[in-house]
Amino acid sequence: MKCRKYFRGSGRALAFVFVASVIWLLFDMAALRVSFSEVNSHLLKERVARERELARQNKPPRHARPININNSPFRDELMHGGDVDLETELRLPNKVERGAFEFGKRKNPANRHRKVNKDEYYPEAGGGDVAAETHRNSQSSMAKFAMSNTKTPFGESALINVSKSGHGGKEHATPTARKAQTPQVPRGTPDDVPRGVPVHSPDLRKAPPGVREEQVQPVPDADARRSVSRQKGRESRASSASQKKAPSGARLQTEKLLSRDGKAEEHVVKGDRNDGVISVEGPLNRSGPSLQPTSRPEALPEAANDTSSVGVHPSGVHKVMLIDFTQKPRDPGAVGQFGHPASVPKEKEQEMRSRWSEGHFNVYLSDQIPADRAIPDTRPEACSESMVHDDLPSTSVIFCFVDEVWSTLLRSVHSVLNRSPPHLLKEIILVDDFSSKDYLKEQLDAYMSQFPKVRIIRLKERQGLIRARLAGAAVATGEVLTFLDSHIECNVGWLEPLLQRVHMDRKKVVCPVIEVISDKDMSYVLVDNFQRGIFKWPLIFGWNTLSEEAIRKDNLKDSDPIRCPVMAGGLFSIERNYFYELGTYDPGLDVWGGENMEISFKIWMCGGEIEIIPCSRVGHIFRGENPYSFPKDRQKTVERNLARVAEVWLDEYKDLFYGHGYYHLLNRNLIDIGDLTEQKQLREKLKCKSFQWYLENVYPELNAPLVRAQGLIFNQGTRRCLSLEKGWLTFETCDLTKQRQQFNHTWMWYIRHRDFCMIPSTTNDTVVLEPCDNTKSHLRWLHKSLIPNSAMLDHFVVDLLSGRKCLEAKVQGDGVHLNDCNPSSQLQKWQFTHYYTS
Ligand code: UD2
Ligand code: MN
Repeated sequence: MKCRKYFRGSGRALAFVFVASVIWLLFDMAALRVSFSEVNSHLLKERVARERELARQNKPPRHARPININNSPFRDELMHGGDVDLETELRLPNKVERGAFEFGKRKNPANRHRKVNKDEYYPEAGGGDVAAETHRNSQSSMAKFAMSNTKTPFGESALINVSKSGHGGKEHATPTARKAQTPQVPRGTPDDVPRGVPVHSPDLRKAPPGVREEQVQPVPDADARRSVSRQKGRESRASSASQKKAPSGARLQTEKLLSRDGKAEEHVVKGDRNDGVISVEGPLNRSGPSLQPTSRPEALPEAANDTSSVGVHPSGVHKVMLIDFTQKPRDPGAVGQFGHPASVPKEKEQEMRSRWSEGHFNVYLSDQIPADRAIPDTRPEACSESMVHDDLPSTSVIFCFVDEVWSTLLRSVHSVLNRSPPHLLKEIILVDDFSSKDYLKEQLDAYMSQFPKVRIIRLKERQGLIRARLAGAAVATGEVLTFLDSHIECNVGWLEPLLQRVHMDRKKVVCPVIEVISDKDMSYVLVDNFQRGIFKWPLIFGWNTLSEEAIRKDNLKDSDPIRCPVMAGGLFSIERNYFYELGTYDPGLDVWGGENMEISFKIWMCGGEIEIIPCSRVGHIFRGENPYSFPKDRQKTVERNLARVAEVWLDEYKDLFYGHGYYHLLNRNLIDIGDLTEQKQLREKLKCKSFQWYLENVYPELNAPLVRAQGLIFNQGTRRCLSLEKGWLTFETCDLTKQRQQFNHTWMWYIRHRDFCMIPSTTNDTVVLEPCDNTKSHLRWLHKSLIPNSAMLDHFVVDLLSGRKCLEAKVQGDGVHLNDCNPSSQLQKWQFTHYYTS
């Protein structure tokens, strides 16, 4: 028995020794593996740090943004006095570029717009005419683009950089509302291309001083967290909607977040009620003063423990991921690397010139630049600390293109593939709007077949970007649609801040900051802070920097979302179902132009919001000219689109549109703007608010007087005021309280009393009153107009078939008649009480 016990004891010891040595062996092996991977990741981090440091050394220049020459700034000679100073306020392209918009020959009636039948264009959705090709190659994957051994939870190798200080973003750190400079509008010619400058500045090749330590961002286990926090997301979205009117203000909340080593760390989390992006101030030091917010001191948490409120989630958030995959290590010496300006060697200048028209930018240089070049992280500094939810919706990215340059198309696609969190990028849909270039056919198919997420849709007839986008949207499966132009480069961290806002409120339609990729040297140029999209009459899109006062009033930081009266048009994310709820775009809009106005008015007036998200940045090549042909006259296409928008959305304010040089669009014998019944019904159905509401609540800064002038009309010769008594025009002692003395000078240059307009008789020189009709050009009384000349500014001049006449008071003061114009006649001089056009 004793012996057995002893034996049992020693057996146990032996077994223990055996097990211990096996464990020891396992540990040893693991340690060996870890040290290998440490070496690898160390090398990787060093390389990344080196790359970033190189980029940092050469911060991109900051630029006022060039105008988006979206809409035709056509000016009729009649337009004079009181019209906005378009050159300075809107920073329009110079006159040479404007020439492209100038009023040309009248439309050939045979060329008029054909009525659009949706099914004819979208047979996939309702017919059978769109050939959709889907490339799904399971062999290829993002892994091909992996340059590191860092594993993402998505099973793909990814390089994830977190840099606390955004490169080049320092300039953004102070919320200066720098006055916009005179626009540097690309002129669309190769002549301004800098020449003789080395492609890379020599210092780029030097070893970077003081390489910064790079950190690896903990990537959340998306799938695991998704299901847990999905419900929370919904709750918070609901609460977002109910709190929309709440004053904007940061909130303070302590929150446990996983630190890099997996330990829970307490952070001070700041979030806005309206601010989907949460920024983390850093580990919380309970004993220190760090409980005080470092900025926005007035925004202390009125509901610090209310975890259901927008922007504060006790769990399920992570820092915006800075993903930047590359296929192979980047060559710091490559042309245009880091978004640096490139130049054309002397012997290549001719080639550069001859290729310019392929894209109306420096196509030669573009072809030299790597498809996955690095660009500087231009986000405001706070963005690298922004927190977003783990359960963001996925997106389909839609690129429409027609005859896009190969290298820019590829860089656009790669920038999305390489810089988007894979789990959020459902697919990339390339909509080929009937391009004519051969390389955009099989060659493109073959290239894109490497990427299972890329699908190509080919339209069998040129549809224009509006209907091409609709074709892309019709096949998209992501929860959010993200539209992009086909000559862009998405910057690091571009996607999550956009999706975060949509996630917080599905009626938010969000745009990245559109930065400039120079058409001449292909450099990446950051734009000023606090810019928003606006328009001036006649619906001309432009950029405008928020006033210091507005920034102060809302206590805006440079990383805060900016409410935007109109979007530029090309780059935005919208929840897919919401896009359809809004009735998408008006499919009757042709080819190019005006659709940004249409969707912007629709969004705002029908319950949504448009924002620019400074933490999301995308570069875009602004071109001086469209590099593709217009099936019909370009200018007429844009004008017609705008007239559709004006008719559906502007209510009584459409007079301002027509009255700023678009009078001719009122003549429906000359222009057929198509049927608007559906669009008007949609507006009714959606119970959209009035344009006046939009002006008062979204864009109060816009000068939008409904008439040119108003009040009494004083005649200098009689020293009395015009009056309408019992249907007769006569004169009375001026009296502001008398309704019968109240007149308007309308945007159509009509003299109006209530609904009646003064009409010169065609048979004799009398003047009668008739119901107003905006389409009658012979009713126009020019007043305060340089036409016919400055000596007759106070006259009412009318051009009749019989010749030019002026309105004159009868000498007896008992009525008016027409007479030959006489600049010195006091009886022909008139003054309104109020003029709204200076
Ligand atoms: C701006 C917008 C653009 C669009 C346009 C019209 C930005 C950065 N860009 O002018 O997206 O809203 O205003 O209002 O805000 N395309 C087609 N079919 C066509 C014409 C164009 O697919 O018939 C494609 C084109 O290849 C490009 C995109 O549509 O990818 C936009 O055209 P653009 O780049 O010529 O427009 P852009 O940037 O001058
Ligand atoms: Mn574009």
